[in-house]
Amino acid sequence: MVAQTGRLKVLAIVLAGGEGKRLMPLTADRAKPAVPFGGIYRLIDFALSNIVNSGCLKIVVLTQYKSHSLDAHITRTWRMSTLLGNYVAPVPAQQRMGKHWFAGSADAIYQSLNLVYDEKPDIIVVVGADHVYRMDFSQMIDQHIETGAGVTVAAIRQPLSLADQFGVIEVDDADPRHIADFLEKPQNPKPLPDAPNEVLASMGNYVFNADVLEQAVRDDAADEDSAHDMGGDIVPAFVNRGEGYVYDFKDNDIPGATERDLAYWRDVGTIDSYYESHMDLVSVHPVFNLYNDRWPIYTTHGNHPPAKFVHGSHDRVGQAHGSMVSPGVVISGATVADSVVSPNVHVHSFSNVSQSVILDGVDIGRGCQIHRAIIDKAVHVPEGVSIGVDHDQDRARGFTVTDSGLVVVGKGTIIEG
Ligand code: ADQ
Repeated sequence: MVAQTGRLKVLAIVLAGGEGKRLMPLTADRAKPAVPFGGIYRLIDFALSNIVNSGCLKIVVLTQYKSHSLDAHITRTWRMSTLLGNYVAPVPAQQRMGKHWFAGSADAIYQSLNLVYDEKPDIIVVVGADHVYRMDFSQMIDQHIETGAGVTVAAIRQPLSLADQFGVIEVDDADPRHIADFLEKPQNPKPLPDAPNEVLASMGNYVFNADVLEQAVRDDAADEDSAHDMGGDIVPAFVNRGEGYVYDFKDNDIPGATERDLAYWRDVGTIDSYYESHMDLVSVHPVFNLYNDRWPIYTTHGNHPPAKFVHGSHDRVGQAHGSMVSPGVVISGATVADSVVSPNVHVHSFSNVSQSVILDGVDIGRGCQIHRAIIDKAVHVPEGVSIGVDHDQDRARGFTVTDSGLVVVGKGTIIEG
């Protein structure tokens, strides 16, 4: 943290209750923030690493939907020093204010206000849990203090065609940091004056003074017409009072990052974007560089021996190219190309895996062909099975086939040999 924010007590609230419907079947029995990403990570590791690397070590994670694997991952991975008073605490829906689960993200914060009372922070950073990017929140907090904003909203340019997925921001001509208008997921968005095919989109990350956020979620809770949503209700209320400011993500600087890296922010909200983000990682010059150790992305994935490439029962040696291969993987007499392979995956002789994302513990038998597929945890692919080669056959086996021709094999799928 820089000097200015260093004197302030900052609490981070991570909104991790999202259902991730468009990522089905990967979210069939886990919350979206718990979806595995990049071989060894979960999506939430990116938000949490950003917060920790920004110098904020008091973090509550508000969970809700199918939170078991998310809870397990946070508890296992993100234990911090209690001696220093630091923590990452998963907090399920509290039901403190009545017998209902969180109605929306603002209600989730409202129900958890007791955590704010306990911590007595000056500043609260509210962060989504679903995106892959690097961001230093201390720079955003500095701007928040400088402008005296009610809320500061982080924003990035996005294609006009995606505007209906985002909060769209219009800024003042006179002061480009002041929000003139904020429309949550508009059907007819106005493009940016200097870019007819772009809008300025909210990233779903906000900075508030703690007392201001508390009052806002209290007022919102009392409003029966509100959907209790941060983007739909809380932010527009500030903007209507002229108290909303924008923090432009392009001003954010990260040590060790390249220019392309700095501009990277990806909502891996659909199977297609999840897949494309992985293919970016295995490209020769990925836009998002996981190998920047000056802004590490933290995780744990258990204790596994190194990945191993061996001859199978024939002359062909196991090999992988254009791929990321995690610990515990054994590739014997098989070829893996342009793929991301999670820990403990076994690929047996005469099999070919190409342009695919293979999650933890998948076992691919002999003579299999796997192409443009995502295979969820611990699935066993019996000898001789092809996936992603004949889409009619894939559908007949119960796999999900997207319009773009990707095949997803959900967790627990039994594949007949
Ligand atoms: P969405 O992502 O569509 O838009 P939402 O579904 O509320 O909004 O998800 C935001 C974050 O809150 C996610 O991390 C999600 O996991 C979490 N979340 C949702 N409901 C929750 C609940 N009840 N309890 C705990 N966590 C919850 C938002 C903003 C837009 C912005 C986009 C950027 O509303 O303005 O443009 O994020 O992706």
